[in-house]
This record gives sequence, structure tokens and C-alpha cells, in this order.
Amino acid sequence: MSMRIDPNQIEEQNTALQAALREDYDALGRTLARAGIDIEAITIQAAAFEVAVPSWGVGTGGTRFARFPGPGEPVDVFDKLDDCAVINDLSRLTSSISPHFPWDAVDDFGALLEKSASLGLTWDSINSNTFQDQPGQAHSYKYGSLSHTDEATREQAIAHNLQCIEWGQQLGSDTLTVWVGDGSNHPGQSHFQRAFERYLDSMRVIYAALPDGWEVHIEHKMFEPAFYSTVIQDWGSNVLAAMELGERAKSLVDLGHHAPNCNIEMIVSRLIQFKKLGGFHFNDSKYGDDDLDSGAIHPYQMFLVFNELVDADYRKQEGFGPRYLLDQSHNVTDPIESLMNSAIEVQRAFVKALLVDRPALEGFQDDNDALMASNTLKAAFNTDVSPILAMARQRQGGAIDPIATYRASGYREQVAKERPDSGGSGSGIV
Ligand code: AFD
Ligand code: MN
Ligand code: MN
Repeated sequence: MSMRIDPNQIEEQNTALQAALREDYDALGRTLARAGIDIEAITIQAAAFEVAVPSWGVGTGGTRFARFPGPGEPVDVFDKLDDCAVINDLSRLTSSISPHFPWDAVDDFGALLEKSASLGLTWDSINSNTFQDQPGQAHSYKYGSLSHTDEATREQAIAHNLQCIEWGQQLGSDTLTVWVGDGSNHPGQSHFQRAFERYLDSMRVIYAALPDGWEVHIEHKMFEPAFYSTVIQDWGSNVLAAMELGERAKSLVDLGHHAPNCNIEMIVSRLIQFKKLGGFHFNDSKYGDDDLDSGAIHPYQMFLVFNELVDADYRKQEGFGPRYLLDQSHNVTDPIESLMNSAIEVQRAFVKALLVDRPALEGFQDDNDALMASNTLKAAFNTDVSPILAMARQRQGGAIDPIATYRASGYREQVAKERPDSGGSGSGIV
């Protein structure tokens, strides 16, 4: 059974908050006008912003120690769609979903497509999974997949990616994202060059099978599950692979997949410059691939990433058009709440980056005025754009306060009654 938040309920909640929002919006409008910025133009761009939700993000995540399931967890991809619809109905930011196969594979893709369309949702990048063994699988991925030393295992991993493309075509997607867990745990275990060559050979087969209009996005990750080396360890290996494969192979930047303190915004700039920025997995991180909620730890870093993105758009950089996706694991919060919050935080970084006075910044850069250049960025970052985000949501039928409206709706309590307890507390990083 599917349950959708009643638009009247959203409207009712909004009515109570409307007057205060109008006041805050008008006050911010006057402040921005003094800097020559038209708040309406910014609100229109804020409303057009979108970030896709990962299908695996609506279930409760876990660590390798334990998982503590929440009430009313989605049982299958149809349930996941219901949860995604709530996130989008309230936030108006997440109308597309990035599925993960085989987790989200179904017998009848027509039924899945019908349901997503009825909820106003579409399908973004397809994620393949060769980091786990599936029941009945002939060859194990314990020692790798696309880069495995054994040819039959590599072929099995290639075939899975080709299958993912086919499923993705049925859903109207146009991108395959490939992240492999391949790597080594011990120095000497794996020959770096030979493993990378095998990976490239496998990816060439996948690349050759891309349908017209499709891209493949490669995701790098510094460590985990392999703890000594990974085959696509960093953006260097990533972009080398993408360059080797061809124009339609690009790099995907997951914010949690770098060494601590890494200058991610500079990596983003390099990828933009060479037309290799495929997209993002947004999340936040304190130590590693923590998959914390976007903006929870380093909001300034996310703003600086968006500063590069907005700058590329402002300069009309050729071949620029990355995909924006969330990739998070919610271990102690209600995933629906975390995903709404996170989508809004990503949008917030984007909107703040729109406020940067770019001609002034360029002038300060040319004059080597480091202090004023930095202050120009800070002026945008320090502006509270919340009224713009709330106004954009409301105008599209979303909630001024999505968390409060969600809690008032009783959605979680309702699905907890309808969906069987997911039970158990087995471990597992998603
Ligand atoms: C894992 C990886 C990576 C990937 C995701 C989906 O760390 O972030 O995007 O699985 O395949 O969490
Ligand atoms: Mn990711
Ligand atoms: Mn990750």
C-alpha cells in the first residue's frame, strides 16, 4: 500500500509559517539588493535545483559492527519509491532516484516504471554491484571483480554491468556508475600495474556497450573494503581510466572518498577543465567514508565545491553538466529526515555560491589581494539564504519546514504498521 503526504496537510502547515517567511524573505531581498542582487532571480535558480536520492539511502545503514534498524523500513524497491516520494513532495529537490543493482532488480520493470511515474519520480544513474557475492553466483568477488586475476570472474563482473545497462535502459536512465571494491590488504598481494590493466580491459568492454547518449561514471575510493590499496584509489587513477576509455567516461567525486584535508574543490576544478567531471556523491565526513549527512561537518567545503561549479557555469565552460546525487548512510536518524535535510544543505551551498561577486573576485585575484578575495567568498557563505530555500520550496508545493511537516504527517508511524519489521541487527556498510 502506498501512502503519500496529503497536499492539504502541507498547505495547512505552510499557512502557519507564511507571514514570518514573507518578512524574512523581504528583509533578505533588501540586503541582497544593496549588493546588486535580485532575490527573485536567485529564488528561480534555487527552485530549479535538483539532487538525486540513492535508493539505498532510505533504509537504515550500519557499520561493520552493527546495524540498528528503524521502524517501517522499506522492504523492496516499491517501498523505497514511496519514501523517495515523501522526500521529494516535501523538499521539491529530489525528483530522481539512483538505483543499485541487483538490490533493486525486479521481474517487471514496467510496473516499477509505472509506479515511479505515478509518484512524479524518474531514474538517475544506475549503480552496479560487484563488491558483494550474490546467491548462486558462479565466481566470488572476494579477491576482486573487474580487475580479478581470474578471467571468468572478470567476465562475470562485466556481464553484470552490461545487465545493469539493460535494466537502466528500461528505466529511462542514461548513466552507469561503476565503483569496485577491488584492491589489496597486504603489500605485495597485488601487482599495481597488472591489476589496473585488467580493470581497464574490463571497462573497455563495458564502455563499448554503452548505448547512444549514455555515459559511464567512475567512482574512486581511497580505502575500504581493501585497506592497503584500491585499484581506483584516487582521482588520479580515476581520471587516467576515464581518459583511457574515451569521451563518454567521466569521473565521479564522492566527497567522502579522499584523504582527510584533501582539497576536493581543486580536484573538481581540474576535472571541469578537462571535461571529465561526471558527477557527485554528496555526503559529509570527519574521518573517512563516513557517509554523514551533507553539510553536517564541513559546510564551507561544500560551498567551495559549489563555488567551482557555479563559476564553471558562469564562464559557460564547455562540456560542463555534472550529475548531483546524494550517497549517505543514516545509522541513527530517520533516513527520510536526513535525506530531506541533506538535499536542502546541498541546495544551500549552491545558492550561496550564486551570491559570490565573481567580477570582484576576479579583480582581487588579478591584484593578488588575498584578503579581499577570501572575504568575497566569505560574504556569500555567511549570508543566511534559508528564506530563499523555503520560498522556493513553497512555490513548488513543498513544505516551508519539511521536517516538522513530515513529523506531523505520521508517515513513519503509518508505514511501521504496514511494513514488516526488518528485524535483526546484522552488520553491513551500505
Ligand atoms: C559504497 C561505496 C560508494 C558507492 C556506494 C554505492 O563506498 O560510495 O557509491 O557503495 O555503490 O558505499
Ligand atoms: Mn559513493
Ligand atoms: Mn562511499
